[in-house]
Amino acid sequence: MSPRLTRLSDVTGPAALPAYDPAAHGVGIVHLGLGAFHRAHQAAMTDDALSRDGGDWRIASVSLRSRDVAAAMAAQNGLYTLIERDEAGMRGRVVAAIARTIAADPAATLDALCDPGVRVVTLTVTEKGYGIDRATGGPDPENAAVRADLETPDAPAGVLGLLVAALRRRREAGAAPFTVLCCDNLPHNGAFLRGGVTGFARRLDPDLADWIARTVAFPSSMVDRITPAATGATRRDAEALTGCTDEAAVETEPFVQWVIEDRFPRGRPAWEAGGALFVADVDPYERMKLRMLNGAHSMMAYAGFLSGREFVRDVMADAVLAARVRDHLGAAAATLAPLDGMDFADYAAQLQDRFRNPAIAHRTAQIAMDGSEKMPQRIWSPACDALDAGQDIDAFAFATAAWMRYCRGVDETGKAHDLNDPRAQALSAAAAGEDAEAVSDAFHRLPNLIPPALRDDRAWRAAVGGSLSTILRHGMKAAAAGRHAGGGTVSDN
Ligand code: CS2
Repeated sequence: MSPRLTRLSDVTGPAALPAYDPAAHGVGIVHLGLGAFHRAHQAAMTDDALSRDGGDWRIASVSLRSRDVAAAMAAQNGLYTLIERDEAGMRGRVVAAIARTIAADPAATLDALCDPGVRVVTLTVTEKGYGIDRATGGPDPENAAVRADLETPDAPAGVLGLLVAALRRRREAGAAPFTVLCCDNLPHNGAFLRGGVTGFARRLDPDLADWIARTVAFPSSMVDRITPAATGATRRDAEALTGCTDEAAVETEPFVQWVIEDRFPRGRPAWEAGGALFVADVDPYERMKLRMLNGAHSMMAYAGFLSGREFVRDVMADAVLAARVRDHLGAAAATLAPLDGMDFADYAAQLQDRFRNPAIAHRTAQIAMDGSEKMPQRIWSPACDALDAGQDIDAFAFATAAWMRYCRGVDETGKAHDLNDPRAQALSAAAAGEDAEAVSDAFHRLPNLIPPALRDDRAWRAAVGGSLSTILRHGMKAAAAGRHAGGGTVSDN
């Protein structure tokens, strides 16, 4: 059996190694959310920055809930293999940017956040992980972590509670605040997190809230790299690439993108070294990615899963569903204002190539998770714009109907699937029943979910009801094919 990966000098395989000595660089970043995405994206780009420009920018990476990954990484001194795959083969590198990990330990997390050497805090905690109420933009009073942390603000365990407690302690100690960089797929993610943090602080101490609003920067960022969950194959390939056993290996696609608003009063790593783009306004990039990549992803996750397609690449191999993806990308692109240097048709073509990547096994079930947290920015926000502009809404209505059908928690062969969603109960109650209009009504009545502009629009309601009725009566495959039955609207790609 191969030795465990614990030092760069252990590596005997073809994997590339960082060009810096990890021990020579201190920690400058705390990351919340030590998942596969963080290791495939921010940590890898920080590794590139360290290799090129050095600096004390290694990462203390926190797993807020699970212990497994953090423990596996701790046993490897934070080292792990990152594998990039496509039809040409695989390439591996060992990443050394993570100096240490913290496993489900709020007190240790708070201490790490208070380290004066820490100048940036990055986050990938998923859309639902913030405890921010999207309707008010402030902390969600129904969120269990928010409630608990408001009661014991000195011993917080949730994201808002930890950030506010750390900022308060730093202020009291006369240490400068850190910059907070949200890396989740949410619109205006910097302002979003700023609203949650200042709102939480305001409930405890308005003076602290004002200080945070004045002194803490919350730049927005758009992140992109398709990263499926690691499997046994990931670990086997990591061993072939490094000659070591690696329990924390991650696999991903070659493509990577990070667009960041350049507002880091206390400095930042040279993430340009990994290809990051620094811009004055991230919003148009974020909107493009959320509506095109993530919107098409969600549509194909629901329609694909219900058509028996396990992976995104299988969806793309199905001509009818692939045509839906192409249509969806076109409809989403039509809602975007022009963006300098971006050709949305090229971007759509590139996305389809990425979705087709035969070496990436990205489960439709993984993307289908947390629909109530994803649909608003991916599907309903562009649908509202399309309605306003008198554009075609069918693609968004179809995606919505597919999601509603998925929320039943049982597929078309009668097999049950988990509805992994913070609002699972309400969603499955709304999804029950055979009458498409009644089901659609029930979803549209759920509070703080589908925007009123859609709820109250007759054309939208008719389009969703029509799609859902076809899905319920004839099945997902027939519904997906429906629009293309005449063949005229689909051109070969
Ligand atoms: C996916 C994203 O799981 C999902 O909802 O749409 O994780 C997607 O793979 C990434 O945003 C790609 O950058």
